[in-house]
Amino acid sequence: MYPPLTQIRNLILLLGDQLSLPMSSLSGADPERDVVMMCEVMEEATYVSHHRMKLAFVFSAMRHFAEEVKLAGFRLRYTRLEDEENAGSFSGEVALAVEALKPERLIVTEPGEWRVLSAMRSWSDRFGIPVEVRPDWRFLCSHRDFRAWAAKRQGLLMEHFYRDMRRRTGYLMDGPEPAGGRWNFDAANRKPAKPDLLRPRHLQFEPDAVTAEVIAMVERRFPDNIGRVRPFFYAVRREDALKALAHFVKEFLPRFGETQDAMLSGDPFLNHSLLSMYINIGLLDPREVCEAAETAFRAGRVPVNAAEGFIRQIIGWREYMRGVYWLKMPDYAESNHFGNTRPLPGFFWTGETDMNCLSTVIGETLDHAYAHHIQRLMITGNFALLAGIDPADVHRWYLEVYADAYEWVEMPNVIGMSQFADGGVVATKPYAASGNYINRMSDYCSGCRYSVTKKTGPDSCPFNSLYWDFLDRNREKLRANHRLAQPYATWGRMSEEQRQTYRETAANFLARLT
Ligand code: FAD
Ligand code: DLZ
Ligand code: SF4
Repeated sequence: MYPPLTQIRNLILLLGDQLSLPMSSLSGADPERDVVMMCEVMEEATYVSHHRMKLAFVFSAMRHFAEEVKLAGFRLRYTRLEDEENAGSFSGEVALAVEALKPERLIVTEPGEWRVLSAMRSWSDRFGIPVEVRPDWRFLCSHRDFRAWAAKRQGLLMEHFYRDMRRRTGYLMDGPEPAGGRWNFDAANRKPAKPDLLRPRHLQFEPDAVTAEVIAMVERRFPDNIGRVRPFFYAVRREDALKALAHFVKEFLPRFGETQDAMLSGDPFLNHSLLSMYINIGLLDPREVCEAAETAFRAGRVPVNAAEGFIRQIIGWREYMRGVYWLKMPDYAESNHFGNTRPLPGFFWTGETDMNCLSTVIGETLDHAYAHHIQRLMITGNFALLAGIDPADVHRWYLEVYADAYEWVEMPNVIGMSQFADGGVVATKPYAASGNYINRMSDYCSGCRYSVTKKTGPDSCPFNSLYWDFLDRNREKLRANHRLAQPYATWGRMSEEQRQTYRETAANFLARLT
């Protein structure tokens, strides 16, 4: 199967979220002299207790991609999770491959997690061969460029980074000017959504035999992990992910902007793309996704606010989050600006709570390993922030439950944007909101046992008292933030009796929570 041992030049390791043929590790690979390896390993499957649909998605996509690697002419060493000889970890699998194949060198594209990079740094000494870790050129901004951008600034404002990226990529640019005359059309993107029976449906893909086998394996090997694994309808091959992209651009992108912040019961996907899991795992390239949106805009099929809003998420937020992660790790993982210690309540794993917004979003998360941005930020994230949950717990939960979750993107979104645990590196103020915001942007409150208009007392929406309690509790850390001047002024105008009622309502709720 392999050429004589002495002839193997490079052993090329492809990780489970590196499922692209144009990967930097494969650049210059010689099918005659190099061997590619991929491995399903328990260490990756258990370093957090992943949602079962995420596991099925990753393993099925890996197995499908393995076929593409072979079709491209490469010799592939693929270890399945249940293979008897499976060493259980990347390091163990590389050790076995090095011993069996005696390559001159190991090549890998840099991983998306600090944990894995740390392990790789020991490999050269351990295996006695050079280990070449190449940059991941799927990203549009290199580590060096991000560091250079950050070094020039006091604060790392995403909007400034994003404008640089627009200029650099040329996306939605008319010469030196932004298309439509503005950099950011968010003001047009804050509408609530109404039930719409005519809204098109997102493409669903029938599991093939490979996916069916993986689903059965996940059910067998991970019976206690959370989440449903059926019905499984995500794309697991590039060919299908491309169909999902085309379908999104045609059917949903035109209205992406206007409902971007909306939440609606029974409609978990609205006009969102559901593409993050495909982009992050390597089935789609972020450039081709942006180019598809730009082409539709130039052809007059998509308004500028939608195209801009969508492209900003990818060349702005996505690249920015990755930049922050690598700039700030490893200390970033320990960030806990408010010193929060409360454990995450059990209902995060079951959805069983009488708060309708949380039970809806967590329930949809358990069903699909998906929630859209505002659900993640303003429902589950907002609740954890207001309730003073330990940010490390919150981070672990997000890493477990979403099919698109890898630390490089999940951690800055959770620790930074959502929990403000980094003290304001990512966000200029905490994304904290009372029930009023949730009521404005969703239809959740009409089906809730709590009253969103009641401010205090046992039937009041818990977000209302928790919001004021959060501001009060963290006054020392937040009062200098000028973006919070207005709520602190409102708090200051309340009578001491009213403030005390808020505190007591919050304390009663939190006591029941633990
Ligand atoms: P759309 O709404 O269709 O957006 C288009 C694309 O923009 C997404 O596919 C994604 O690639 C990109 N994008 C949008 N917002 C962000 C963002 N804030 N950071 C990075 N990329 C973004 N995204 C992940 O990919 N993995 C995560 O683990 C993750 N964890 C998150 C945790 C929290 C607390 C929050 C607030 C956000 C998180 N996000 C994460 C960002 C965002 O919520 C998801 O990218 C988005 O919901 C994915 O759904 P979609 O593909 O339908 O996105
Ligand atoms: C997420 C994941 C899982 C569940 N399993 C594997 C695996 O068995 N083999 C693999 O190569 N990758 C897996 N992954 C993705 C890795 O966790 C990911 O590549 C690293 O965290 C680096 O981002
Ligand atoms: Fe959520 Fe409060 Fe609305 Fe209930 S009333 S759905 S708890 S915001």
